[in-house]
Amino acid sequence: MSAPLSETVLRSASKQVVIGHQRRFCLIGERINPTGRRIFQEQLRAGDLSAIERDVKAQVEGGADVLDVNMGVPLTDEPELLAKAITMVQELTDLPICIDSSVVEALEAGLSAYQGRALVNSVTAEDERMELILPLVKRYDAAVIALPNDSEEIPMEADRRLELVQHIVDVATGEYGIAMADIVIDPLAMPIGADTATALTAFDTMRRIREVHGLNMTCGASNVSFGMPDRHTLGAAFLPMAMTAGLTSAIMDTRSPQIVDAVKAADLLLGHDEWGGSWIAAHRKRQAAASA
Ligand code: THG
Repeated sequence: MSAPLSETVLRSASKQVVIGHQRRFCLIGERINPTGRRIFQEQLRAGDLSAIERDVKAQVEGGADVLDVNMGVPLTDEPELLAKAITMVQELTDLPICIDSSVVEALEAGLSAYQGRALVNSVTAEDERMELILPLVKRYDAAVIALPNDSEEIPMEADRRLELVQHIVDVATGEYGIAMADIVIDPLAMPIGADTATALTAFDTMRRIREVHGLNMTCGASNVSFGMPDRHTLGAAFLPMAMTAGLTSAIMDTRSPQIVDAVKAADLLLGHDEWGGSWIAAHRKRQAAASA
């Protein structure tokens, strides 16, 4: 028998988003992130957060349901910067936020600046990390993205990833009282250009996590096409395949209509868009914009 399928509830001050296996795919906008963006990093280091406004607008217009906010800039006070950015993003949009940092103090500062039910990104299967991050998740009544890697490795086999997911579930539910619904697994999508078996491993991991645990899942969709030409086509193929395997959301660049439309088509084909209401509404919206 399969496990019951989880529904993860996220909220901003005024809006609720539910991630689930029988629902439309949840698009988490990735761009409010200075990684690899030298000018944005310099601005943030100088205390200029104005570029965030443009990124929020672009992700929202592209169809994001949730916004990932990452302020990982070397040589800054990341907790202070992340709290400021989260306060600012909440003023610009009513979408729920995914608080993205590897620094525990930054996650806490972000959570305390946030009004609603956040998605904490992320914790690993390492006991020391879970000990620091899971109490915060519980205290702030948040949900959490968990990655099945430990201090030694990012495992390349689905079997090992499943073992680590089991460990995360045991610790999060057993020791910290976190609900299954509030655990979102990142099954680890790696660059296809580095290893052409890696997407198959990710799909296998996804199917098994859905079957055994019924958990929601998300992943960094851009990772898959990293270093390859024609990235949007790869993203537009990867996500519908991953959705069939059980992926219920992705951290992705919603500025790409090619990728977003592929996800919307997959929602319809998987029976997650009743009567094709969203598909048709999106078409009408484009028609109206074109004739305006
Ligand atoms: N899993 C989880 N969280 C994540 C990731 C993941 N958060 C961060 C990241 N991966 C997803 N977010 C981004 C944000 C921006 C970019 C990529 C992923 C980006 N990349 C440029 C590119 O792809 O060309 C440049 C990056 C670089 O030069 O390093 O803009 O996997 N849970």
